[in-house]
Amino acid sequence: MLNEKVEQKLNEQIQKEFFSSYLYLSMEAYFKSVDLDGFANWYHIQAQEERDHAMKIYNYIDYVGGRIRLLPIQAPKGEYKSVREVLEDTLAHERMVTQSIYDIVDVAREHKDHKTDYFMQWYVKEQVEEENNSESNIKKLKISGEEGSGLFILDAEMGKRVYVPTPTGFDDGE
Ligand code: OFO
Repeated sequence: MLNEKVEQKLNEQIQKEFFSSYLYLSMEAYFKSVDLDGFANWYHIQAQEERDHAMKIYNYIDYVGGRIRLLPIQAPKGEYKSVREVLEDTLAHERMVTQSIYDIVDVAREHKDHKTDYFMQWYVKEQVEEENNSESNIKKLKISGEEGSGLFILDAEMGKRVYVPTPTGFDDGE
């Protein structure tokens, strides 16, 4: 079973992860609209990963006898003025998600819910990678420049990203 407060925080996190997926699909759509297909690919994969993050919590709640409750997903921002704006929004979003993950760990510890604390450590680690990727993309854009051949080369690199599904069980040995 799950503590009621922990269950509520986990259900809210499912919503945030699906919102992340929706947000990154919106960013993908922007890149498609300006013919940066490599960036579009990178964000498409990011959106797929976010769905995996949501499903991992979804499965966990059920596995430990809680009740999954899906919450509304708001519309994401749909317009961007530049590549830089998208990349900076991404970093800001991931930092917000990190805080949300830390908040769940705090609530789990407050209620002596060691299993959820243990489960959430996967997300603590994942967020280090998420923030690192977002920061790295901003640095690469500074090097490449926001137009011309530099951006063309960076777009090609972003196009090489390949989707690797995230295991969505309780403890997949990662
Ligand atoms: Fe789910 O890691 Fe990004 O938001």
